[in-house]
Amino acid sequence: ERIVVLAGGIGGARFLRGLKSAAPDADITVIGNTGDDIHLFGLKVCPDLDTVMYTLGGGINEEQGWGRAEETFAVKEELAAYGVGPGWFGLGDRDFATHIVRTQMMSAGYPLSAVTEALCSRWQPGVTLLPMTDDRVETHVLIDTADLDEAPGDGGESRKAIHFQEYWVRLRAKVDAHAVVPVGAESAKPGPGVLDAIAQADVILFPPSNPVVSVGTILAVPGIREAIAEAGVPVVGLSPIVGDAPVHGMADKVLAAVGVEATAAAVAQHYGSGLLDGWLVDTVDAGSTQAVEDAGIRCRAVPLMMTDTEATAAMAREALALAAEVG
Ligand code: GDP
Ligand code: FO1
Ligand code: CA
Repeated sequence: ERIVVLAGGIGGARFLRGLKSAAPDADITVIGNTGDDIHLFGLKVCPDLDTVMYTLGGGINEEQGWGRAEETFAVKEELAAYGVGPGWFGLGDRDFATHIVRTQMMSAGYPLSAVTEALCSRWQPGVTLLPMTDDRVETHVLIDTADLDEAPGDGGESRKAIHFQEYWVRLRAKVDAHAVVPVGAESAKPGPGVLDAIAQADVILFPPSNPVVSVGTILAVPGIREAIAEAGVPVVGLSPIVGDAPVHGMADKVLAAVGVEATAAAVAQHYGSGLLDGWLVDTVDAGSTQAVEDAGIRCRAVPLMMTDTEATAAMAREALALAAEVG
């Protein structure tokens, strides 16, 4: 069976671990979000691709959910001693090596897709990991300058766009987001193999990843949403919102920016019946299954907490069972 999964970082990676356990013989292709990518210290950092690669390859910091296990921070300390920032983004020594290899290969002319394949030849994630695009896309968040304690710009602008990582990591999404813009997406092309994987899929899954800055960014690459809608195979998603709040993180802040309530049902309706055939909500949200079904999307309430691989594998089995039912 050929399964295509649109993945962000932690939520996507943890779900994939369960999916691999639930469907050990499946041919799994992951289309990874690259909108979170950032250039730091002259290096290209791809948080979501790396989170998937490290999680499935056994190198992830399990407690944190991102970055390397058994990490050290000598380089970070030395950069700080030189007064070279940003200090708010924590890159560890082991992780730095990944970014050095990636940047070196890209400087030599290799596209991100080829670099990702090369990095995966070490990590052996057991899935085909494809960046959504080889083109540069950077998610920016529009905020009020007043929230940064900054004076308005020369033109009197009271709002400014900052990089997603600055919003998420430095500001911890504590200030209001007025818009989320995947800069460059409109002219980006799907990466090599992306449209073929979608066209050849037997089932397409949206893991419990951030609907705006993870799955939403992937869908913003022209051609990807259309290919999924036209693939003619079941498309099933799992809610990252449980009991009217994200299980982890601040997804509610970016959902508000796009005018979507932080509920499992609202997220399903945001994707819409033109894209989704099935949707899983947590058992605590069983009361909202009817609203999702009324929107034309088959819906089931099952446990959606990824507490361990077995619980996550059970979620993946439920998603595949729902796909079989709607297919
Ligand atoms: P990121 O790129 O690291 O932010 O990760 P993703 O976009 O892939 O996933 C983030 C989302 O995963 C968050 O909105 C969380 O609510 C969701 N999430 C994390 N753990 C769980 C879980 O155990 N169950 C569910 N249903 N969602 C989860
Ligand atoms: N998240 C943080 O909250 N703080 C960090 O210092 C941080 C560093 C970091 C380094 C490499 C990497 O791959 C991921 C890192 N993350 C960090 C996680 C990550 O940037 C975000 O959680 C996701 O991009 C949000 O979707
Ligand atoms: Ca992310």
